[in-house]
Amino acid sequence: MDKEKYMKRCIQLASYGKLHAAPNPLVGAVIVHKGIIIGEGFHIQSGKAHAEVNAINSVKDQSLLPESTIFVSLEPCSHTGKTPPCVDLIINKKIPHVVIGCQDPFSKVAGRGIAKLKEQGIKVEIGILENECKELIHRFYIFQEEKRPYILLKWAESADGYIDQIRSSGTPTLLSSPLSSILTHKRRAEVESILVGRRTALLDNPSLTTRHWYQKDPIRLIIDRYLSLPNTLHIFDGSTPTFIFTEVDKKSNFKNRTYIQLDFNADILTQILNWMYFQNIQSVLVEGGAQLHQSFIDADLWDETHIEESPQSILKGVSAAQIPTHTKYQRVKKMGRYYRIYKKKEWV
Ligand code: AOF
Ligand code: ZN
Repeated sequence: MDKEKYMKRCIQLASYGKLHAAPNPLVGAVIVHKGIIIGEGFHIQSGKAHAEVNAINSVKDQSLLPESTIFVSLEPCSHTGKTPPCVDLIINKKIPHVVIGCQDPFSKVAGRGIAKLKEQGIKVEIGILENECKELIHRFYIFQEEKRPYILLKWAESADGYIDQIRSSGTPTLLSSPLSSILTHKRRAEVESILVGRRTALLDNPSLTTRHWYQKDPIRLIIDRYLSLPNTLHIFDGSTPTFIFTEVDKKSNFKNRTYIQLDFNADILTQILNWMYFQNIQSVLVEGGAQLHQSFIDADLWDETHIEESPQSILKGVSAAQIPTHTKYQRVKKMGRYYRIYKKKEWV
């Protein structure tokens, strides 16, 4: 049996859950009977059926299950969460052979699913395309293992390596193009939250929505130490839950707006990431500004960086006095107009 072929199909199926599965992992499952795929499924949305359930339900002739193998990219769950344990369904359906991509890092499962299947005399094989299966759920992995959300940094950079607009000249240089905005909105639709600093919220006045791609807006996270941002900004339109990190102890009277009090004399990144962990927010896209990006890089708190490189040079015609000192930092190897850097990870 070509196990890798079926596991590849599981991975492909799993990826279809990209927009709605979080904070659950992406999982795909395939049921094979005498070399023929008779059932397929993936985890579509958090709170809904798991991949194995969808795959088993898709099998037309259920009497074939006791002679079949189920392939699943992640260890079948053994706990009752929002849905019942998948191992119980596999046992009840008398499926004699389970092939698993990787173990579930979630502490309530973490090997218990595998153990329960084995106890029932089911043949269990683990680690088929293991690295690919871990890669598939890298956001979930980081969240479970490091107890913090998966962090994506995103900025647009001028041809000469600046990421801020030179506003003192009166006409800011626009670094994004209409096409790259669509791509940015796609990236936003794939995360659960977007974080910006006060200066970016004020000067760029972003909406932080996905309107050019798909209407599934992430929650907005804004750092505004003294609550000095005006109510007229797009981020305060009330269209999506918005959390403001501040040192002020204040209750909000606005729809979809919540103030979160932090100690600004201590490390606020850690406080923000801890808060996100306890809110079960699994990913965050940091959209600036330069100081916020720099602090994530300095703390080595990032997993992925998206860089949009503009053909525009920002310094053309700008005097040295107009250049903000904090805007240039860590140059990265150029790979094209829009590129993505993953932090290299060793899976253990
Ligand atoms: C599986 N198959 O397709 C997924 C699994 O709250 P629940 O019931 O949805 O459980 C969520 C947990 O189950 C999640 O944290 C992860 O450990 C596992 N996800 N397991 O067997 C699936 N999505
Ligand atoms: Zn499950």
